[in-house]
Amino acid sequence: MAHAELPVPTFSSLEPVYGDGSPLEEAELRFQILKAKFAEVFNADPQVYARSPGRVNLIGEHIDYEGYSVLPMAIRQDTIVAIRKAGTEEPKVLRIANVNDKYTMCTYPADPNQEVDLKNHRWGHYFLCGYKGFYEYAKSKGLHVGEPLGLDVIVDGTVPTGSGLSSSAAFVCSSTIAIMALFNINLPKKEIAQLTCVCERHIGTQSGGMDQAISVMAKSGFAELIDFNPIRASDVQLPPGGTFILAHSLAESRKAITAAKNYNNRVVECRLAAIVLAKKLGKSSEEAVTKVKTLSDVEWLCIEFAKKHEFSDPVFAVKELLKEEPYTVEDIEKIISVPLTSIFKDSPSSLDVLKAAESFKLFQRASHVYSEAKRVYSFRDAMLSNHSDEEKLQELGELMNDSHYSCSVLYECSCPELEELVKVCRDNGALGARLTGAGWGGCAVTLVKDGMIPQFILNLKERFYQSRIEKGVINNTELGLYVFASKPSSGAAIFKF
Ligand code: NG1
Ligand code: MG
Repeated sequence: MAHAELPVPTFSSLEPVYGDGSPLEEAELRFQILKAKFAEVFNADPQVYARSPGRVNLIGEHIDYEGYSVLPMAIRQDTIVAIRKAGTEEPKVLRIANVNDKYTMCTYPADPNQEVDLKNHRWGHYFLCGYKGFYEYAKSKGLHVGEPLGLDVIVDGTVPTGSGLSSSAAFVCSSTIAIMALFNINLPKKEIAQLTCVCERHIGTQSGGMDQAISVMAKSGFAELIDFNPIRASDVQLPPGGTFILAHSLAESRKAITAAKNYNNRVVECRLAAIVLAKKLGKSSEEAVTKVKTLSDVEWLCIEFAKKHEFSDPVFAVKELLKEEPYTVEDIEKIISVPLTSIFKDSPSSLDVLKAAESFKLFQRASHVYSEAKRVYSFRDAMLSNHSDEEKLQELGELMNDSHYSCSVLYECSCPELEELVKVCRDNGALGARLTGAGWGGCAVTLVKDGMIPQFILNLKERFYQSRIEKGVINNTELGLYVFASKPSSGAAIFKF
């Protein structure tokens, strides 16, 4: 607990962060490469490095933005940002380069008020999110950070992109923290988690905050139960004898580009479900539309309703009060007597959703959110119980399977490749398997008994990846990047050498 109150730690050697038994030489080499690249591109040394990891969400999918707790852990793969204040010559620019030449240098004016050009997606936009968010934060707190400066930046990311492992949050968090460190501003972790969540919204997704919270607050050896409003992280120890394996479906999830039809669509559907429930449970239209933002806002009303019928589960209210058939705009407007465009008038990305959608599956989305929120606590309770480790692992696996079913059938955020992969995992002895992260592609996380790991990975290779290697989707030699065991890693850190 106390740990999470600390500012992001500053280190002058790698040891404290990578002291998790994994080879330190690897990390050292990355810093050397970054430094060499910095010299090559900018003819100078970086002043600061910041690191922030990706994450795997073990359970609690698509509920963070509804205000519900989630249970992720940080992975070892991360983004490191090396940065320095550039010269004062005009025009002042942000120059963002990458150790991987596949990502060509992005330049932007050194202007915190510029908009992120969402129509033309570029990899450097994630740095810009951190940059804008930092200045907004400084302004809101009255911090003196002076006139905007030009910045030179080199990025090294090892989190596979579009994989549901939050390469985006690793990039946004390391960028924001690097800028903060450059200006000698250090904040408590909770505050950085909150700030970086707001930063990432500049990319156009109505992000919930899980990814940034775990990336900043993670501790080596623990998964974290993350609560929101206010953000809080509690350590959760995983039972011995089982390991989480990550396996990529090889379908890329491009959430920032397709947000209006998937991620933001679900955020809007949840809001509409909450408003309709509020209205049906006795709130005035005015109150429902102005006060109710998330399904957690109407949970108590749902529970009270359920109790009148001798139940206690909010899903009961969803079943009674919402219809299974999709709602059209007219259906909803008839119930709440307010035009939908007026509800979302201040949110351009929500208006994009209204334009792109034909109808809204309120029953399914609300059922998923309430049941998934409950599974997070069952998962935590299973770990804290006095059952044998063997039983605990079984229970966790079952909850993961239930979560996947709900994501796939009720929330519809899976895809054929993920369905196939999850099935192959289960058919080959996994205790549980589910999609992780936003979905629509990306990775599955699967819980496997330690003794089975080598055979399990071999089987996955043969039964899922081999045909894709033959088709040239991936290379045989790259397989380790797509299937790997993951131990809980540490959170963000600053390095000044
Ligand atoms: P990924 O998998 O990184 O796209 C997204 C959201 C999370 C959360 C999950 C679904 C962002 C930055 N992250 O994660 O907040 O809602 O989906 O559980 O938008
Ligand atoms: Mg992301």
